[in-house]
Amino acid sequence: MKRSRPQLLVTALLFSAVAQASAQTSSEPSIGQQTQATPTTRTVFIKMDDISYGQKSIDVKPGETVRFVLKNEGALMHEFNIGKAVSQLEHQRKMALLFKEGTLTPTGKAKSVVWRERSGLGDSNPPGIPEVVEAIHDDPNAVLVEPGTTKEFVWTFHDTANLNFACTLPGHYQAGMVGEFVMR
Ligand SMILES: [Cu+2]
Repeated sequence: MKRSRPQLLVTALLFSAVAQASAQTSSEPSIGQQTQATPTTRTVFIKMDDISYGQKSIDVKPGETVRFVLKNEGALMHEFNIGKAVSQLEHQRKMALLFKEGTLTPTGKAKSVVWRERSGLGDSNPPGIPEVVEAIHDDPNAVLVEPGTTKEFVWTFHDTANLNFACTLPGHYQAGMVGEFVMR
């Protein structure tokens, strides 16, 4: 889809500031952190489809590091967002803004957008695009997975109750694209 937009429209959406502020208030301990896998890291495979995850709950141990291998077999883009419901619904509002602007489409990122993600995996931007819309999806606790692609996301859990994995693309959470981590 080719879009015509004003030149050099720079939209810096600093999701991470919002996510961290909501995840690390004094009354709420840190939910964990993104990290690197080691040879002994447990791997959990998660199939993403339109519109669901392959499982509704995942058992994890407090302090455990898990490598999630996220395979999107659907036709729509999906997200794997680790967090509490309140911050995920907040994140969903930011996502809706990206859709409204057209920097994000139901099937992926708009071609005219220079995307930056923390993981840096699988997002090479074509050079020489005259218009630059910069959108930052720099959440330490989330990764976008485009249709037909697989991404890895490694996370160290803290001892945190009521932690979900969810897709915050508009309507997906409400359609049931959410599951829970069970601390055992
Ligand atoms: Cu989704």
